[in-house]
Amino acid sequence: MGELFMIGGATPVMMDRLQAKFTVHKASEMADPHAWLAEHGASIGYVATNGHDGVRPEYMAAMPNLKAISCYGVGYDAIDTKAAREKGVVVTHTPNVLNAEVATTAVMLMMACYRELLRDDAWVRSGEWEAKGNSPLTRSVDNQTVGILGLGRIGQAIADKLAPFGTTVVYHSRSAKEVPYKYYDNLARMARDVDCMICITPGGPSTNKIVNREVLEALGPNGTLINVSRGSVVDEAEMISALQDGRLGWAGLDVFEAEPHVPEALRALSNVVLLPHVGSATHETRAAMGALTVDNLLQHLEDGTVISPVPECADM
Ligand code: A2R
Repeated sequence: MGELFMIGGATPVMMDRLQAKFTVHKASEMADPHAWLAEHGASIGYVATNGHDGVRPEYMAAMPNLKAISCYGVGYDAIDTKAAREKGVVVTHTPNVLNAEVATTAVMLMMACYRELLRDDAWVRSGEWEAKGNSPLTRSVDNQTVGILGLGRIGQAIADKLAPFGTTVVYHSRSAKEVPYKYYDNLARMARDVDCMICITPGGPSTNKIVNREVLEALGPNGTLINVSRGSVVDEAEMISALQDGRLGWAGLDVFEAEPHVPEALRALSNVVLLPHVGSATHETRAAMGALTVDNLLQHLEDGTVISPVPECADM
């Protein structure tokens, strides 16, 4: 049996599979997880966590014999992979299995903004339809130019899902890819040229607030911002101010700077659609993510290898 420290939750299916091979110690059931680790940390070989909770540096320091961290989610900016690597700890995540779902969430947010889904739903519920007649016209999702910030696995899935809408896809990332879409090496220039911008980069220092005031103003009063990446990628205060003044048209957001806190000023706006970080949150996709999270741990326990290491640990 291995010894596993679990941060955050796990589904019953995950727990059954893990408990067959590991003694699972749940942080959520400990009065003081740090004190527990100070006493028992040396026995822990494995950690299961998620992209939101990650692994606190003081937790990692308290587990000198840690071998692997398995992250439930593709984003792992809450885990210090450099510190893990230096300790010989391999970090895994769950890429690919959530591409289609997160892409659906991005397209759904774009459509909800363009077609004023929330306003029109409220129009029916409130009785305005009967009292005032038809609701105001909306904008067509067809034939738009959409800029994807971060054309990786999920970005490509978004481009594929937008194809039937006659979308012209363009993109920005640090390097050009071998794809049939126009590449912009400058984010503000891309924002100026598109109708809608969809953010799907990783979080972390290199993307912190790269969607800044200049980019938001380049997107402009007729522009729509969709964020399904990390709240840190967008300067939230600047975005709220631009949406309030009409310098930015609409925003569809699944992620926020200080989740689950969402500023009151943002919640009060009618030109936004807000989701509680549910990009991958369907039964089907979460089951696939859970299976891969567990598979990585079981395989490492069995033969010391993993299925889906983060790029920083790919050669370990
Ligand atoms: O920059 P490149 O050429 O490495 O392209 C990656 C891009 N990217 C960036 N673009 C602009 N500025 C940056 N500082 C920057 N850093 C990375 O983001 C690549 O095109 C894309 C990430 O793609 P993948 O690594 O395939 O990630 P995946 O699976 O699409 O997931 C993206 C993120 C996760 O990290 C979670 O935060 C979120 O979606 O759920």
